[in-house]
Amino acid sequence: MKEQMDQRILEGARDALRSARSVAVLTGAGISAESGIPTFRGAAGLWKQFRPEELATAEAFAGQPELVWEWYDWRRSLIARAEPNAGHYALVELERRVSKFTLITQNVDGLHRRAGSKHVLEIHGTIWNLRCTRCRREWTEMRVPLPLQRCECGGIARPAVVWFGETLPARVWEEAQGAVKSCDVFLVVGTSAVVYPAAGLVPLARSAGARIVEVNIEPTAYSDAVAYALNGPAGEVLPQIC
Ligand code: BJW
Ligand code: ZN
Repeated sequence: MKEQMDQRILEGARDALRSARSVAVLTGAGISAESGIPTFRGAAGLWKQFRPEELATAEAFAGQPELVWEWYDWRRSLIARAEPNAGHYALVELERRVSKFTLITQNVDGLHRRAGSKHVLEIHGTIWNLRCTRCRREWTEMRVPLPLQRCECGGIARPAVVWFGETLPARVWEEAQGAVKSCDVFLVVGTSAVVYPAAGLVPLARSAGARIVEVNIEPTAYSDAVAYALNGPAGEVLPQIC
């Protein structure tokens, strides 16, 4: 019975994507989990004894730059060794078939671009860029491992990502909202949808009349409110619906 229902939801989601002219996608850490990159929340989110909320802030970096840097350096090393998975590649395929496609990602790992996705909005920045905390100069730095860096002005470099309490890059965020307001189908993949303002894109899509498809291994606060909630790993579910 449950399998029959799952099959119906799968087919419904597939049909919705097939007939859509405009698709917006929001991805979170869950889509990279099958590439071996830990998610933020749940048991896998712990690094040493710290939660992401204790490390991903400007205050934490100002107080303990070496500690926060070590966390990012560890993640950069994991990401450098990781490969995009079937979920990332399914979204590349979907982009080829849909006339208007926007991939909004909260992830800083760059795996969507490495897989071949073209129209990607990295709303939380990228772990491969550093920014000077003094003069704000930004540059790309791919070396791993990498000790704490200084800018040529002498300022300490931080990862060019968006921490708690910081605003998202304005143009990128505006474009993301525009894409969500005008899409027929909004596909939400591998995010707990608890971090704002990204989580607010789900109610925004709903109020704009989009059909929402969610792919996650766990129910989220939005699962009951979406048109199709697909329960399973992104690397298995996305190739079946995209
Ligand atoms: C699978 C799977 C598989 C596993 N297949 N699925 C409004 C209301 C309440 C609070 C706020 C609000 N507005 C602002 C706030 C404060 C704050 C916030 O949201 N706090 C919440 C915790 C309550 N937001 C901010 O501060 C934001 N800035 C802002 O709003 O600016 C305006 C402002 C400025 C000043 C003052 C006030 C307002 C900025 C948020 C920045 C978030 N940054 C981070 C770090 C980025 C850099 C880095 O990577 O280190 O972004 S935190 C972290 O969480 C990271 C992620 O992108 C983000 C979201 O996490 P995500 O991707 O959802 O991961 P998980 O782990 O939570 O979930 C994984 C999911 O995958 C789970 O559901 C699994 O089940 C699933 N899964 N395997 C499919 N194989
Ligand atoms: Zn500088």
